[in-house]
Amino acid sequence: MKIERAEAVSVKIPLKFAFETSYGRQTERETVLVKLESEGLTGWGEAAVSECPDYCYETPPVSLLVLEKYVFPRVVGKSFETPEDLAAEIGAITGYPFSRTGVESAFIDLYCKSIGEPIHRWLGGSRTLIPAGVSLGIEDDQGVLFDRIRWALDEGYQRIKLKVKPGRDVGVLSGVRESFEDINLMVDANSCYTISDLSLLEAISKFNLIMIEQPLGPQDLADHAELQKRIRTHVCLDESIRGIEDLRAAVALGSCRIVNVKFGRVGGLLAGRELARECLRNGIAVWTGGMLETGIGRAHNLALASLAEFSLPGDVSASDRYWEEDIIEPAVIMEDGHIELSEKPGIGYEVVTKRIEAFTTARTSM
Ligand code: OSB
Ligand code: MG
Repeated sequence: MKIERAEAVSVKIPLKFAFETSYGRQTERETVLVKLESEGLTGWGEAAVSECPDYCYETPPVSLLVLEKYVFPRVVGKSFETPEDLAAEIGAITGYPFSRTGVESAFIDLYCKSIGEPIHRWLGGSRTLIPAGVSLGIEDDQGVLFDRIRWALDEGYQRIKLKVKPGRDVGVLSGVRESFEDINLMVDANSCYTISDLSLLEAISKFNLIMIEQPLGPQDLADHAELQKRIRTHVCLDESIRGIEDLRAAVALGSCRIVNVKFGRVGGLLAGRELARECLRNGIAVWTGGMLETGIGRAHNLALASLAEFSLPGDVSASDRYWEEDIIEPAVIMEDGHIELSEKPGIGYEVVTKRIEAFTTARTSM
């Protein structure tokens, strides 16, 4: 397929609920959407970058620049037979995995539309009902947090992930466990502790958690290994694992037992699938994380979560967890703790371009 035109737009969309992690609190989501055109078809992808260089170093203006200067020139006007061919071409770019993912996933949508197949089938997915979990932000007001937890339980989410940070950890967890004794609970620290917080982390690990996600810094593989030796709770890595090499180092050191696979963080759906397989070969369990994506990124994420390798419920939630109105139709819905995959070609949802227009703050095209 020859890529005739590429466009990237930066969108800023109000979140339904403020979302606070140890990096900060956000009330809007600023992300980058990528559109590719070929033979009368349109493919959509998302570069679900961070608003600030915290979780990752790619931000919307950085991503638009990288796409305009380095990624689009490698693909526009060129023909690629398969997504693997395109991934090989843009894989030559060092870094910027989220930006590359925007283009790779848009091409996968385009390609799957051209062969009339949903992405999850093309990727080799085996399940069509995706177990859904939810990630809840830090709240200073315990009442607000408890309301959110009750909402998530009423909705039927299969496990709840709570964000933690120093001062909002042990106290919060003991309150939560008093009121919600046996719910499936885990925490995500987003790198906010160091190994000198070992006794605090030991205290956190006493709340019967499914896992502790990314307690220490992204580069702290050795300290994560030290921590994993000291606590029974599984350590899960997110920020630390940028690809297979990081995984091998983590396995060699014993840094974790679980990996949160985010396809944007590793440079695409193909790389995400490869990482998941490598994890299983090494006895590491995997699940799909989220990046507060719009429905476009979420649809791709759901396709990845359809692979048999993903054995634990991920951070894949319904549209109404994030938005008053998603930019896709129909909205992603969850029933009985599962999201049902669409069987339509490509991402399986209609993209509502007039909603995107209303949220667009910057754009580039080639
Ligand atoms: O660490 O998993 C994370 C969102 C943005 C950046 C990092 C993370 C998250 C989430 C949200 O936890 C998960 C979701 O999309 O629901
Ligand atoms: Mg995380």
